[in-house]
Formats: sequence, structure tokens, C-alpha cells
Amino acid sequence: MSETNENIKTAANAEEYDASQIQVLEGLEAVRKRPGMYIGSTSSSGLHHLVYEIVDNSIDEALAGFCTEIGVTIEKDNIIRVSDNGRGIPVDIQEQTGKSALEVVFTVLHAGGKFGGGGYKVSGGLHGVGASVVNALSEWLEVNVHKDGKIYAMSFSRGHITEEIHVIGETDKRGTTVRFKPDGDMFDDTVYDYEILHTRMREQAFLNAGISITLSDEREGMEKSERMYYEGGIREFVSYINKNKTPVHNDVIYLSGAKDDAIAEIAIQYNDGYNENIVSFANDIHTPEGGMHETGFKTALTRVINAYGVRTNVIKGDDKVSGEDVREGITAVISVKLPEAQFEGQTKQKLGNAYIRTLVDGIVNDQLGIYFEEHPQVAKAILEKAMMANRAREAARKAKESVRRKTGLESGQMPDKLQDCNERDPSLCEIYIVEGDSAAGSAIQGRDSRFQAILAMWGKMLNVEKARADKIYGNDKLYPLIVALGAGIGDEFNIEKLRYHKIVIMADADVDGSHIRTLLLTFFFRYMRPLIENGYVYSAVPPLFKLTRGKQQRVAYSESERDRISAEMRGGNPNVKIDIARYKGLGEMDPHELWETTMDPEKRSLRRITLNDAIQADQIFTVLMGEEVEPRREWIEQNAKYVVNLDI
Ligand code: TTJ
Repeated sequence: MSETNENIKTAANAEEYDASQIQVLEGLEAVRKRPGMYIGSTSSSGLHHLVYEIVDNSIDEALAGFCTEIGVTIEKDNIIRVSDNGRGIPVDIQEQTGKSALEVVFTVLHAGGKFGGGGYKVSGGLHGVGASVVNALSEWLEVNVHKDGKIYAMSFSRGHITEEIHVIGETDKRGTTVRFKPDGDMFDDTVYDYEILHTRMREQAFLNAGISITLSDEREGMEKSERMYYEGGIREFVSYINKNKTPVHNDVIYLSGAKDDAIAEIAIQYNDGYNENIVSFANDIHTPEGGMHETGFKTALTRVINAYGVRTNVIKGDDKVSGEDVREGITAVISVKLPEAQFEGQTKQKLGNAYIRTLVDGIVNDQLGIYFEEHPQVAKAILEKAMMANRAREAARKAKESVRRKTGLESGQMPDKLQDCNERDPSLCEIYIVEGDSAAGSAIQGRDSRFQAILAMWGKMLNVEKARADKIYGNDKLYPLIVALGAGIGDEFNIEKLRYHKIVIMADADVDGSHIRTLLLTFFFRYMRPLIENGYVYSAVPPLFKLTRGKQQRVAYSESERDRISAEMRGGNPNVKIDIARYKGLGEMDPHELWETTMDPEKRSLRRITLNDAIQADQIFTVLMGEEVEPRREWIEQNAKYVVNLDI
């Protein structure tokens, strides 16, 4: 039966076919017609967003002070179960709708945990489309409410009621449990990724101190469970981000305040690295595009550090340190909670409420200043780091200037090592960064010069994880790459100036190749992160094996493909001899072979480098490329079993 008929059938059976019924039907119909409007997409991120929408209601209940434990479980068959020990969704009849509050929560758009009770609501943000959207996009959904000694139950299918609210038993517990199965007609893939949920649940536990979230996986062979509970809240979030890094001061600095109906918390700890790592949230929603909370923080941080430097005579005259200087090596988490948060920017992940800038600026200005007076050693360490950054930045500027003069950077003169392509539209252009001159030679001859550029990368590249910015411009391997890509680095990076929209790392499938690939990815992640965020960075996939039978030759890109092709070439005849050779490097292939197997867009495959979680990536690069040896050894020991072809 088509959905439309079902709607009419349901309405016809209802006692009264009233406006609220029409509102419900139209609302859920709209969600199923354009799910992307409500959950962003129907890909993996949309599928996982369903869980967040439900969990946010329990978080709201916890923030209201009535829930201490939240459970999130991936059951067999990728069914999701979320439960909490809160007051339980109200089940009494609402006057304006004549329906139970429970029914309204799951059938009316944008209804849900915002009724009744004071306190903050993380699901109040733009993303808080509420449980009714999850219901509309679920093949089925059932809810149990333990409340006032009874267990109330209701069921739905694709948003339509299949079981009206009814009592199924008695209980001495309280709380709400929701189970749902995402609708396979709506989602490309309905298999949940434990790690994606784990990252978000851990973030929620950090952002809401004292809330316990237990994530479990009950699927065959994937059974696991982890309880996340951080009394220290965002202080522990900063310590988590800084693990495997060397802190410049022991204690995490914690500042907080409130004004009218908004609260702000800031946690700060500097490490001895050179990267700036500020992670901000509004109503628990990550705001990677920053916004008013970050602006207020950055402005006040620079002001307070300079003021302290001048007051202690460390900073003389007008040689102030800049915002960039004071943020070198900083790890900070900013979390604000406010009603009616306005999200702006390209991806609606920038906080727009202007009064929050004043709130955060005031908190940092007053409280960090006091903290520095009470902890002069910490203040001194932070100030010294900023001064060193200032001197290094000055050195970097001079290095850039001298390199500019030497190589005519401004003139747009391309480096000698670049064999450019003829096309000028970046969206059509590819640049292959090739390890080794001989492979680069084959790539230059084998390529399609209309749209493929080649940049030879020779010898060991600088490990930027251990180097300050002034070493980047002066580096003879990175500098040609920066000029060839044309978009600058760090704060000056401008993706609009990028000359190629496919940046392909082509290195040997051996340890050296993996090392140069990892060095390049570290550089892109630290100094050109939007390249990865926009999906412009790829790893070439050269063949691993050449199979020969007489004049017939074929290539294989994996051991399993080698075995399959070898069997095909035998044609079921075990006496046939197939010569199987493993490619030792790209340099072994002649230009035509390299084109056919690795560069021809019609035949090649490329592995796109993606960034699922910037915090995790930051930690991996710190461990793999940073100064500390012990964490690297541990990581390799723990992950060696996964390493087929190590790629970050
Ligand atoms: C709201 O204020 C009045 C008393 O009940 C409060 C409430 O709704 N609490 C509440 C809702 N606790 N948990 C939820 C909830 C939990 C899940 C898993 C899913 C949904 C949609 C709501």
C-alpha cells in the first residue's frame, strides 16, 4: 500500500480528523520527502545524526538535573537503543492537541524535550529537529516510559502510530527508553560505525561534566562497551587532546561565567608544539567555523597576555605579541550554552549571537588576568612561549622575504621541479607529487600534460611536526610544493587560490613511500588543512604485482586480486606457469605502464584522504611524527596488526 493511502486510512480511523492530524501527516511527509533538510544528508553522517537527536533529549534531562545515566546501544541488525534514568517523557494529555505529550514528542516536528522544566537544552540548537524526525525516518520505533510506577509503551512505523499509548506493566524505576531501526528506504547504508558514535558520545560526556554515557555494541563479533564519565568536564577534554604532547604548564586553566540566560566555559593548556588547537561548541554543537565565542576568546587572550607582559616589564615599548604568537602551542576548549543559538557560515557551524563575544571576552579578561597574578610561573611560561613565537614569526617573515627575492615568489614563477599542465581551470587540474626522480621522469613522460602536472619530491622531507613555521618557508622541499599549489600556508592559506583540485601523492608501496606520504599528510594537516577537509588530497594506488603468461600481462593491486587474476590466467589448468613479480617501486614502471596502471583517470583508482575527526587526527600526527618516542612505540604496538598499507 502506498504511503498516501496509508495516511488517509490512519486519518479515517481517527476519532476526529483535525488540524493537528493534518499538521502531523504533512510534517512527517515533508521529512520523508526531503530528509536532508532535517538531518543534513542520508549518508553516514545523517544515519548517525539520528542517534544524536535522540541522545540530546536525555542530555537535556541530565542538564536539568534529573538524569545521571544514559545508555546508547547498537543492537544486532543495527537497531539503536537509547535509555536514560530521567523523569520519563510526560504521558499526560496536552490540552492544545488532545494527545499525550509522549505522542506529541514523536509525531510533531520540533516538539520534544523543550517542554516544561527550566535549564539548558542542547537539543535546542539549529540541529535540534527532535525525535519526530527520527521517528519519520525509522522503519519502526518504540518507546517505553517508566513513570509513576507504570511502564507506558507506544510504537510507530515511519512516523505513523502502530500502537497507541498503553500500559504494559508496573515498575519501581523511572526513565525513558527508545529503540528504532533506521529506514533502509531512506539511507544509503544503515550500518552503524561504533567509532563515529564513540567520538561524539565522548565529546558529549566531556561537554557535560558529571553525565555518564555508556556506549555498547551488541553486534556479532563486535561486542564492546565503554562508559564515559568526566567530572572535570572540558578540563579533561583539554587533557585528552593534549595527551602525548608535552604541556608547558601542569594545570589546565579553567574559566567560566554566566550572563542572563547564557553560560560559558573555557579550558586552556599550552603544549610545547607549534600548532593552535582551539575547539569550540555552542549547545554541544561543534563550531569548526568559530564565531562570537572564539572571537571573544582570542581578543581577550591576546590583550591579557600583552597586558601581563607590559606589567611585568617583559614586553617593552610597543613590541607587542600578536594573536598568532599567543596561540602557538595552545589547546583550548570553549563551550557556551544559550537559548536560540544562531548558527551561520558556509556549513552553519559558526556562532552568530553577538552578545556571546562580550560574555566570553569579559570572562577571559577578568579571570585569566587574575589567574596570571596568582600563578606567575604559568604566566611566565606562556608569555615566554609567545615571545619566542614572535621572534620565530619574524624569522619566518625574513625567510619568506629572502626566498621571495631568490625565487621571485610574487612573480608567480613556478619552481624548476614542477612540470606544469596546460589547463588553467583548477577544478580540472591534477598535480602528482612523485617520490624520486626516476618515477617522476616516467610520470612526466606518461602523463596527460593537458591536465596533469608533476612535482618531483626527492629525498627525505622536513617533518613539520617538529619544526616551527620559519623552517617551512626556507625548506628546499616544501617551498616548491607551496609555490606550485599557490594557496599559501597556515593563516594565509586561501583555497580560492589553489591551482589544482586533485593533489595526488604517488609514492612507493614500501616503508619509505609510507614515510614520505605521512610527512606530506602531516604538512597538509598542519599547514593546509582545508585541502583535506575539502577532499582534494589523494593517495595514488600503484599496482603491487605483475602477472605474466607468455605475451599476456596483467597487474594486481592487492594479494587477493593477485590470486584471483592468477587463477583466471590459468584458466583452470594447474600446469600453466604464471610468472608473478612484485613491483619494488614506481621507478620500475616505464611511462606507458605508469600511465595505464596508476594515472589514467579511466583506469586508475585513487584513495581520497578524509578527516573524520580532527582531534583524533591531531593525536595520531602528534604520536607518529612528534618528539615523544614512547607514545609512538605504544601506538605502533597497538596498531601494527591493522597495518596493511599504513596510511593516515
Ligand atoms: C521534560 O520536562 C518535564 C518532565 O519530563 C522531561 C522530559 O521530557 N524528560 C526526558 C525526555 N527524559 N528523557 C527524555 C527522552 C529520552 C529519550 C531517549 C528520547 C526522547 C525523545 C526523550
